[in-house]
Amino acid sequence: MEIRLWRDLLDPYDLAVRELTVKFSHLRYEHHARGIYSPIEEVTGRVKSVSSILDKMQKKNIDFDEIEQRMEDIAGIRIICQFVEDIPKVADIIRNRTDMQVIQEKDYVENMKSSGYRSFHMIIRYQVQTAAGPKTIQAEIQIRTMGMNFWSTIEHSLQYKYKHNIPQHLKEKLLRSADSIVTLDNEMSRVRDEIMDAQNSMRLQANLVAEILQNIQNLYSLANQREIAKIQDEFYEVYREGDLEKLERFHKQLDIISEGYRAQSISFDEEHI
Ligand code: 0O2
Repeated sequence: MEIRLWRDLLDPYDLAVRELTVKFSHLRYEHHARGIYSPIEEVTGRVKSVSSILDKMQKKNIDFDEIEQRMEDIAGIRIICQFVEDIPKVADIIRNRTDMQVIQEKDYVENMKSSGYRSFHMIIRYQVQTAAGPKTIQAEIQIRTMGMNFWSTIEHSLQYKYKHNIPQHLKEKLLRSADSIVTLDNEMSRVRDEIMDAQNSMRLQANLVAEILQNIQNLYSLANQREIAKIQDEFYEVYREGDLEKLERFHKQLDIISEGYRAQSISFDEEHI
């Protein structure tokens, strides 16, 4: 196949990877904006390289005209979670979406591969709108924890280095470290609630501070400078105390003050029309 044809083949996959990455990243953003825990920690995507496609064609005896049908991972999305418990939640989110259709699932979390590889795979059908019209492609979504991702990244590099013939002593080390990742994931699950609480508080505080500062900023055109300086000093004092409840109370009070100023400015405008 010529270069031009490879580009024609891969372009819709590139579009799909970009769209899917935005969609899943946006889910994370939405959770955080609402101050709730997101089962999605990070999203990455890639289009399989031509050399990797050629390798797989050779390995699996795939003809050029069979690539799209038989190679499900030309478009690949990776969703990284903090905890093992998040993986089925992300899988459910994907199953319930109407813009993609799950056609296959492989659970290498429950059924670890003999290499030590763990991850949950979903093959989906996804439609992109290209200049030539709609096109439905297949994409592979790999869902895994940070620990599983760490292990598979290292192992993948070694597979590349040893051309899929990793020496036995290294294989054994990899298997032992895969077991350690299982232990690590389990340990993290045990303190999951505490970690989630801490992260939610951190995010809540960040959202509150952003809203308070925006409110103070808005007051600049409505209140006098001395009043604003006083409010700002009060904010720094409450912030220094590090008490989330006090910060929430301050936020509410500031809302009421801002509302008062806004009402005043509207009635002033009306009087002067
Ligand atoms: P790359 O370079 O990541 O694109 P199957 O016929 O279903 O048994 P297939 O089609 O390879 O085999 O599917 P499988 O086993 O579900 O693997 C799909 C992808 O999962 C692989 O793509 C890897 O990305 C990842 N994967 C599977 N097994 C391993 C493993 O033992 N170690 C690591 N690091 N990754 C693994 P590619 O095309 O093999 O590789």
